[in-house]
Amino acid sequence: MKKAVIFDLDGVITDTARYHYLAWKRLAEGEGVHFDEAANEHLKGIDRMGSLDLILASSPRSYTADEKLALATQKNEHYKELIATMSPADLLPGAVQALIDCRAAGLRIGLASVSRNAFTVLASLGITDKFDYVVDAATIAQGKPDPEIFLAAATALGVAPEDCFGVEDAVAGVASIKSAGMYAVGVGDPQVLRQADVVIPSLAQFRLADYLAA
Ligand code: G16
Ligand code: MG
Repeated sequence: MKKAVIFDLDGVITDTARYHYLAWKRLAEGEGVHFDEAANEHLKGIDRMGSLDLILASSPRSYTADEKLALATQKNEHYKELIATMSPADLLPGAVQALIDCRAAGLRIGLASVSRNAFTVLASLGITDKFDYVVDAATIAQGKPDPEIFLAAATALGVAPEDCFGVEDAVAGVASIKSAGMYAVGVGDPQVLRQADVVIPSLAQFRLADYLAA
């Protein structure tokens, strides 16, 4: 039986992906780089500097480390403006019920988001107290698809990786869960999340009993 569940935040519990997209799009276009929803798909679950590198790879010019830092800061300031109005109304369907079900089943509950804004977003959504442990992204050296963030959550929860399952919407995130040695519940399109053990369209279809004995 599984003893812990580790959730991703963006795209699973709330749709901040839209705000990341808008903020990256403004930055990319300012640098003369074409950026659309398809390009944004590749950034999901990728940390801030990693995302910036992917965008600037299509730029005709090169950038110094200082210039990159300034651009990342500029994007984050815009992103923070966009998320400032978030509230519990921004919780995705089924998210709170999934957390309630996991708690009722006696699972330890973790959050593994590479977003440095995760604590702010959780507070705005009013669900901080629903987690036993939230990984501080600033302490993670290797972002997704590296397993580090899911392993860090499991360690802090005191549960072996094989007794955990992860819930993710991004290809890089599912890869992170699988290389951590955990069962992966994908949220989204099964054609995209091919590495997941099971894929559901949203947390409204979260069926805990199916994952506990997996
Ligand atoms: C999320 C998003 C990514 C974003 C990353 C870093 O990852 O999916 O698109 O680049 O956070 O966010 P920030 O710039 O706020 O630190 P995750 O792991 O929550 O899916
Ligand atoms: Mg995500």
